[in-house]
Amino acid sequence: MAKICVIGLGYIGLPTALLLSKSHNVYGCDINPVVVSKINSKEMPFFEPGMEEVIRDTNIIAATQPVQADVFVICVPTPFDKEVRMADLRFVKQALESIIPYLVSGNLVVIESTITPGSCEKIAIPILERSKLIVGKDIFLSHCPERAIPGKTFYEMVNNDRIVGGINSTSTDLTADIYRSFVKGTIHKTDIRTAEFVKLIENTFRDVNIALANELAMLSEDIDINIWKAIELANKHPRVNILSPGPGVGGHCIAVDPWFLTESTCKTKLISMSREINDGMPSYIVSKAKRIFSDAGIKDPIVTIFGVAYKGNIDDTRETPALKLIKLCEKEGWTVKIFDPRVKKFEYPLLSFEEAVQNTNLIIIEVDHDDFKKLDAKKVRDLVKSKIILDTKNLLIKDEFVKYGFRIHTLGIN
Ligand code: SAJ
Repeated sequence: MAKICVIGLGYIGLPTALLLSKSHNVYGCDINPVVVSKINSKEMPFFEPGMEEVIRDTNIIAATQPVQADVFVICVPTPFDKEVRMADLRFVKQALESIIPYLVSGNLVVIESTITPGSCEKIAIPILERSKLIVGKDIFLSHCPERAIPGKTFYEMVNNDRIVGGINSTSTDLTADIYRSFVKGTIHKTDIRTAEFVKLIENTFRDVNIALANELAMLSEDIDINIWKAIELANKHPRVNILSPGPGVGGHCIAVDPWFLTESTCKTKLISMSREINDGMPSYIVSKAKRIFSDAGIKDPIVTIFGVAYKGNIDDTRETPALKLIKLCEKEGWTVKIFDPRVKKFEYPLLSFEEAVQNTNLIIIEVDHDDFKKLDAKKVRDLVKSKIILDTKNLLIKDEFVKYGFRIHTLGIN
């Protein structure tokens, strides 16, 4: 049983700490005192399926400062600096600096935060060695990137394979032993720089694939193809798996990590272009809405956005493409109303279903929450001003709405 201090108790750090605490003595550290006090009162600081029961039974002690431990696990965010298009490693550096006074010989430091390749060697080691302990000899260091998808975090943290790359084999082996306490998937061992790179290429693979789907959706509208049916058929090929188009890519990972690969090279044209295609989707949706208003002769429209979470069935709005969509609608001079039954806090006011739908000219379905699949066409008809819906996720059962006189426009269908 090791004493483990997890630094950063967010979407990844808290579930990791909770899972580790089933076999180890775990302390949590976060700079946000509200998060700390919620965890100490066994409350969830954010929603994640399955967390409520685990947090109720946990014996984790949270604080705003680290404690002396055998193992330190760094799970702080790595934001993307949009100005310079580079990873902002400020929080990782601060987290490493915060543990220096507590480091003793024999300690293991694991970085889970997403970082650019070479960061452990170039940034983490010089910081840790300010303790006068030598990394690889006195203390050990590895990168074990997280791979869990929000909404299924607990299942994936336990069942997914993991990549562990240490600065030397002792670091790798010590890390694998710690994670084996809760990971049922295979733990694959590699070197530290490859581990950093692998994390980034996983998310980049997904971003490029989504960009392809988005490009094909836009093309399909021009040549009168239903992209959703076409992708479904293409994916019947045993070696094809095209993802789904949509109003853009959000979240703290896929919308961000690919840029970490592009920051020091001009050899990543496909990666940069995919990011740009996905970032351009809100603007494409607005151009579709503009055409809808012009064809229907609607002036000074009211638009209702259904869903501002960055994806379906979660309450997380980080990097949500909805924000860009709302801003672009406002730039057109349209009145925007927002409804999201899952999200509690957002930059714009969140309205009740009735308030949001009342008198609107266009509902834009932005997120594939299950709640929207069950929309009552009659109820919507009784509230709206114009019976028009723009479905960016191909989520609605159209016949039901057509029966009530709606015109449904779908991304990727002309
Ligand atoms: N999206 C599409 N079309 C799709 C799938 C997703 O437009 O077919 C959009 C979503 O709506 C969302 C965005 O992409 O806006 C990202 O969603 P996601 O479900 O693809 O991924 P995340 O960001 O929630 O989690 C990803 C996962 N990475 C991979 O699947 C390779 C997860 O395993 C990582 O742990 C996580 O990033 C992370 O933290 O890096």
